[in-house]
Amino acid sequence: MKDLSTEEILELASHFSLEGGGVSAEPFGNGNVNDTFLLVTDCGHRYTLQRINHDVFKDPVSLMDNFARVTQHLAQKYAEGQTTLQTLVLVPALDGSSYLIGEHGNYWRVTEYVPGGLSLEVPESREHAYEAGRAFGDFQYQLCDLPGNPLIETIPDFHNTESRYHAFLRAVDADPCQRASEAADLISFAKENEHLATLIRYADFPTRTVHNDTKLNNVLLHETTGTGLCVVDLDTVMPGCVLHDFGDLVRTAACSSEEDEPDISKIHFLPDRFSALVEGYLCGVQDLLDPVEVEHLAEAPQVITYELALRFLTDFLLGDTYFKVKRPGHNFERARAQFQLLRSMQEYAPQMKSTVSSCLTAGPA
Ligand code: GN1
Ligand code: MG
Repeated sequence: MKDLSTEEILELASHFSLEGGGVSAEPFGNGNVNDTFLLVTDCGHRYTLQRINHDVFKDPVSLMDNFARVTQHLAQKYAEGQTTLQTLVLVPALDGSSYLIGEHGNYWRVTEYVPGGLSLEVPESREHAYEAGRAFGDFQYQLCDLPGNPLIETIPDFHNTESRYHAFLRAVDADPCQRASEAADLISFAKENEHLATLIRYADFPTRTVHNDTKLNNVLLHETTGTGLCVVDLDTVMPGCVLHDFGDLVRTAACSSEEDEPDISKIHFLPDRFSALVEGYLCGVQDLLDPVEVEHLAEAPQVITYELALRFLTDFLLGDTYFKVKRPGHNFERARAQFQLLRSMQEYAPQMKSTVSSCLTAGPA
């Protein structure tokens, strides 16, 4: 998407019901898909302004309908005292709509900025991991009685690992950028682990409303107390499987480094963070889970780590068209880092299983 000047962004922002007029708009956060700006007005009010990537999200209108339903439901739960987690608050456009269509058919939205929140790339403590687990568990629990029809699938087959594997094989065969030889070791490792592509299939688990993008940096933790404050990045909230949420949180919060760490000797699984995540998640999710879901908690992180590695590798092979890249080879480094994390998780697999069992036996913290 074309880069916009600050003036153009502020002009767009002026079509929303803001307190004051926009004076600055700086790029914000670490999203790999949408463009996010921190918007400040002349009376000091802060907002988050986002351009929805409609190459990725093909139906932004339905996406925004999901967004409005989810945030209204969570706000009601908060008001009733059923959760301590805040939710994002949409700021309407001047015409009352939840979004604005700008030039080139881009969709924009504004939410209130959430003050006092930390967004971490790597966990700083066991307590942070516990709170992140509790927050995403609570998020799933609060949404189990979302009224009305199921949410629209904003990206169909999003966590269909098997179809991600087939897309990867097609990319290897096509090799449009002649990058497959450079990635030969990663391609072999991906093929050796093909069994992970079918370990968790949607059809074998209850369909629930889940987040689907539970990276650690998508939950804000209170900057002084460290407690869960607000779950953010709601574009992929849709029907799915709880295990992908739990797995993706472990992928990012029980790892020693960021997901694109170029030095693989620094990447390893952190078992103490994992046990904190299990404890926190089981506390937040209360009695929601069926036995079949609980039985797969220990394996889910491997599956999702594998899936992300496949997605990064596929994007590398296809010429970096999906994820934003900051440097040449960025997707290659991401894929290599995820495969390294997967190797480390595989060494800890028996311990992960016993951690889940002992957390279940110990009961609520
Ligand atoms: C993307 O944009 P961001 O960082 O919130 C991606 C996730 C990946 C993540 C990896 C819609 O999320 O699935 O896990 O990058 N979102 C989409 O960093 O594809
Ligand atoms: Mg996201």
